[in-house]
Amino acid sequence: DTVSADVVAKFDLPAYLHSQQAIVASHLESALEPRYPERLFESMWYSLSSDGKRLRPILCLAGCSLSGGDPELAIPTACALEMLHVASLIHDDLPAMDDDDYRRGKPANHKVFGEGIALLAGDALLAYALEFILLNTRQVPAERLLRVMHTLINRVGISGLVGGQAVDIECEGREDIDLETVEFIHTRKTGSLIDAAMVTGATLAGADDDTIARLSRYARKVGVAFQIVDDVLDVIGTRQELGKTPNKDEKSRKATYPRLFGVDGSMQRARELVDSAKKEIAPFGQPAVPLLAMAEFVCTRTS
Ligand code: GRG
Repeated sequence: DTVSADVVAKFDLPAYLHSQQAIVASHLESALEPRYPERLFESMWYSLSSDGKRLRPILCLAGCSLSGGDPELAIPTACALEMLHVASLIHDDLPAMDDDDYRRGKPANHKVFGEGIALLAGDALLAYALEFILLNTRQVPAERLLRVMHTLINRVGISGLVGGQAVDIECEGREDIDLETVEFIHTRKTGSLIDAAMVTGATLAGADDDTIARLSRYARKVGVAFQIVDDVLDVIGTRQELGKTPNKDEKSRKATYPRLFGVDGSMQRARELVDSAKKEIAPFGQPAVPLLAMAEFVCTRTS
């Protein structure tokens, strides 16, 4: 390790996240202009402006900085990652999917705008995210931009979010879910966009293949750990999130780590993954500190 645990422990993560969230918020604010059809626009903005952690945009900016790039280059891609994420959340909450009434402390998109508009808002955000990068990215060679577009398209489609969601749906209510299947779902549903954030941030900065591969492995491990802890927090019920009633659609029967290994076994696995993720980026030294602190936080958060 080239960074001591002490330096990471002393890093002011809340202040860092707060400042990065403010940067992302200000750019998202101007990313989506009111336009016709108004109802569709309102539905897109309702979810995009809602109160999320902005984890994926922040990781994209961090990946760019760590690779020696000006994070300004990555702002449009960072915004696009949040649009893609929000699109997936809107669709995920639909009655045909997870059937959730609340998201980010507010009524779910389909509860406010109806299922048809919610479905279309997700579609429109998906398309707009990609267009947004092409229209707004400055000073990045076209070849890098093509790679970025490919990474995002790949991590959303059948090899990414959508594929993970499809397997998740197929597993609903089944009793014979194995570890391989749970990990398949986690690496795609949660890992794909976290991976895309790191890889696109680094790509925009012109990072070499080894850097991109390290950041990608870091992201995949942190992504799975993040989902494991998320599921543990659901089980132990320390979270007081609006609408998080586990019995509504039998969420306890979902394919999760705690279901296979219990709370302690799951937290042990999350800890292993986080430690291993930190090892991937430790060689970058001081510039890796925010990412090391974020990885650590995945395992220690309580809500
Ligand atoms: C239309 C792009 C698109 C996809 C359709 C519905 C679907 C396919 C995929 C669902 C993917 C999904 C909902 C994954 C869950 C990922 C996850 C961990 C969400 C919670 O992320 P946080 O904690 O949430 O970062 P906030 O609200 O803070 O952003």
